Amino acid sequence: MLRPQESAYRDRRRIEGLWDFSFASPPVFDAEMAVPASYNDVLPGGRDHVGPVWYRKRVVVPRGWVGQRVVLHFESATHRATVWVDGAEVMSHEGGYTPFEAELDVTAGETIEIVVSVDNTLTFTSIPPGVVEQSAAGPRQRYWHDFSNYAGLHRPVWLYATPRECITDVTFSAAADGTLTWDITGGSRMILRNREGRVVASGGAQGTVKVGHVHPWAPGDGYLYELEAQRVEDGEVRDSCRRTVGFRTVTIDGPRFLINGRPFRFRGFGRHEDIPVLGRGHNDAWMLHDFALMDWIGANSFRTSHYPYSEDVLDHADRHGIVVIGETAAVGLNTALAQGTASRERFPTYGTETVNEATREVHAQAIRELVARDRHHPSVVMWSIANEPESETAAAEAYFLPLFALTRELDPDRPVGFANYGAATPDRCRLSRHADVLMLNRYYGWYVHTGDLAAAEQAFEAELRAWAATGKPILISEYGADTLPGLHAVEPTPWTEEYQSAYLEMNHRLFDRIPEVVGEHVWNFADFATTAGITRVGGNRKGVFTRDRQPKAAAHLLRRRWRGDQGSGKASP
Ligand code: GCB
Repeated sequence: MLRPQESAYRDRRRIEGLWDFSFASPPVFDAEMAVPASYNDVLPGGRDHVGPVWYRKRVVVPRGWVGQRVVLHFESATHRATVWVDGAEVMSHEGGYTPFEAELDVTAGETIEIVVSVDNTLTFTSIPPGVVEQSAAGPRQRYWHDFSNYAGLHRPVWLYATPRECITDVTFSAAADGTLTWDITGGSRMILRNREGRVVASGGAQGTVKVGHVHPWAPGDGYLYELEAQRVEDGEVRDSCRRTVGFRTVTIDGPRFLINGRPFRFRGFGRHEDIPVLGRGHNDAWMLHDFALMDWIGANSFRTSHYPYSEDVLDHADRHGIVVIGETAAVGLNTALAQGTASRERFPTYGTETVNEATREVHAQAIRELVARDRHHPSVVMWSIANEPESETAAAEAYFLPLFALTRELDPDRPVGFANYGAATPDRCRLSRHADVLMLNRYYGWYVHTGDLAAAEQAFEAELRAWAATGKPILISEYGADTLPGLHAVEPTPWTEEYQSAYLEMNHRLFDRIPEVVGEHVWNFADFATTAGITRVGGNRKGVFTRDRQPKAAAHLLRRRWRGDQGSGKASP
């Protein structure tokens, strides 16, 4: 699927601003809601709402679009949606973080009414999974992941026009040696231009060329070419659209993670799309600010924990040479990890009534849509197909094996992994042997050996050495400590700023002793909203920045480590 875009042959309108809104079903449209935004924190009643909400908007199909193909495109609707235009159902979509669209049967110049129901319910056949329980206050959503179940229209909605006969897809792969292989559906000509606009290659609807003197995309050097696809009929161009191209190659060589043949060391964060009031709603100003802070601190990479992020984020990473690990929304496939809900009924994770074959098909579709959307981003160097699943059982292996195979079949060019959780140690985990990179989420000194950093260091070292013996690269995909800004102590104790710094220093000492460790992603870039619970004080406070993006003391420590020059110059890639 192509992103809506403008060209001499295409036009688009962003349907943003205020939409009519209703919590009630059937809808009464007695409120308004901003798009894009999560609805949860905007209006009272949003935070604990379970079930569908309704959006409505009337828009004019521009008169100039006469004779064109008109498409309605949603960049996401969390977690599922059904869409009607003038009372007729036009599409529905499962999964909260990938785009979907439908061609409309409308007349240029007329006003159409778009109604969308967006449902945030999590079940054992959704990704992520959850269950709805009845309480005195009504239905309550329960799930096994540690962030707010933000929902709604988080990203732009577009109405766009193309010629009736048009290009419908452009796919390619581009390696660091300049090899470009492409396939244009519905088009006939490919033109590749460098950043200066000079044509460096061209060809037909499909093909392979080798671009001479290629300038590869690399960490810290977001050099992009532009691929123009054209549809030519009777010698005339009838449609044209573009994708950016970064030439780069990712390989795993024993315990080394190589980008363009050079060892890459990940420095950065697990993050969330999470900002005050807007929740998971995309906002360009916050996005730029977050990237500026990552640059300030010297981060060269991040993981899209725990779901695919807005494509604007990936475009920015492409342009600036930031390395990304793309993750599906398969988080909480582990009912032992009941954040704040441990006292309630315990479900087996995998079973006919819980995570089962139907769940796996929804998960597989989430992987297909993630890879289809993001495989053209050079910034994305690896797929994480799940976060902290139960991975130490035979049932886990049976569930995941086909998903590893599917991901590799869809994209043979990127390594595949998943974020492993603390109880799935080297002797117990049954999935790590299927991963190309070991991604470890570890909290020695926080959830275990709390407050005892010496014991934590010893225990963590023993575990890391056992993982290192497998010969695979190790990325510490999470390590962190909750910290209340402004809380201080001479003797570092948990929750103080001193403890967060001492905790990070201990981890870094250890990572630097183990050559198989190829990177460190601190949990988390910033504090973020979670469900209420006795281990959460106004959300998860493991941020290096507060939720409004002020640095805690640890931010300065990381900046010294990652910029390697006391913070005065540019980080090396
Ligand atoms: C984890 C999870 C992450 C949590 C974090 C924590 O392992 O992957 O989603 O927020 O731990 O802070 O407990």
